[in-house]
Amino acid sequence: MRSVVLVLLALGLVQSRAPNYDESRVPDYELPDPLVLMDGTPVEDAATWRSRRRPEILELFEEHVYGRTPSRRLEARYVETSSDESALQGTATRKEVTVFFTERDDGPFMNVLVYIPNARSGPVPAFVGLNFYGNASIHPDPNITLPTGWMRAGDEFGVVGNRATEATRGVRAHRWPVERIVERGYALAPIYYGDLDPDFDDGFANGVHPLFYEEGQSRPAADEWGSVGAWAWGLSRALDYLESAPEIDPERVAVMGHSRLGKAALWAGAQDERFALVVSNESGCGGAALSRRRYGETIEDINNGFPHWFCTNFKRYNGHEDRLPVDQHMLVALIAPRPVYIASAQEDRWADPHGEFLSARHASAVYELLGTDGLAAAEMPAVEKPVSSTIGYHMRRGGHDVTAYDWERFLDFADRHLR
Ligand code: GTR
Repeated sequence: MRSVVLVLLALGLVQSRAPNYDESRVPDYELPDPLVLMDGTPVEDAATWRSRRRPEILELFEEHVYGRTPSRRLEARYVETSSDESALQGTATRKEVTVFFTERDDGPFMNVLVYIPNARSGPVPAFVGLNFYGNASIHPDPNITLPTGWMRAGDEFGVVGNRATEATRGVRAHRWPVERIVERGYALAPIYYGDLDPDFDDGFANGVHPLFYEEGQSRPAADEWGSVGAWAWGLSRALDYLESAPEIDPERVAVMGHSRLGKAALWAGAQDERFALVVSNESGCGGAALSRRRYGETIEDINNGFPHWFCTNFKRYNGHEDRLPVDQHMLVALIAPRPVYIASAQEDRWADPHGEFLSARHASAVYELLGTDGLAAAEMPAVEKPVSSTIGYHMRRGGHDVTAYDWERFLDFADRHLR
């Protein structure tokens, strides 16, 4: 029997380890202290955080986790492809803008859909966020352009042969309560994540990575960006565009993402300080959850399941979380002192709700050093009892999804911090 298991293991046919969902089996661990420099010097003031520790932590995440994002600026072109001032029963203006990253029209490019509330007296705050099934999936409006590139298979979402079809329209409408967001005075700018990098392991031949290859390079180096990095980069490029849109207040743009796209939202918010607020919804491993807890999805699971998401160096930490010079509370800390909201769902154990809460908890010291109230909760709050401080947190009932409950809390949080 044992030899059969060994053979199957060698063939990769059985999972070597079932996920741990037992709090008592979380290993003892010691988190790196966000307020101690790598050379052991304590960080005692905001200036030292800003000039030394923050850049150091950012560099560690680049080197070991997400990979470096290229700093070279591309000359993007913005082409408005549609505009309707009477969208959503006259309450909103809907625009579509193609952001071309080069002088070539055949791509790569991304389509930004923008809904702007018509009831406005000046530039409005906005949410920008990536979606899984294309901009047309977020609302049944037949005028939204369908993406033509690769899309994850999903019969129930109308994806046929890895392409969107008319049947993908509105399939994710429940995750994007557009009417409600507009009614509460926010613009919304969704983007299809596949425009930036199709989500499969193709050796980085497609998507935006090749735009940055040096002569002779055919894939990112071990410390260069993977797909999460490319998605986060795209969020910053969307913000570049929004800065040029007169209806939007560029100082009040929030970035929001769910699950793998929540990882991208956090990484975008950590790197790009123009984002005024960050929302992570159930981002889990490689997002808000502490890796050292090894509860639910582990680094090894995620690198095996999605070898293209992180940088190659991250694979060194498969089974060796303790060797990482960072943990995910330090990603949250990079956003300080800007407001960040971390949302979990009770049944979403794969994303480790408690580990997401603990990241918020352990980032709080940095927020406090920078003069904010940090996270106003020492213990995990009861289900659907949101914590509202500069770090916000809730755990809603139910599973892995984005619901109306989640959005109401994000909007409440944005009202508190962006109004
Ligand atoms: C899962 C993955 C999670 C999360 C999720 C999603 O399969 O293990 O880390 O990213 O996908 O994005 O929905």
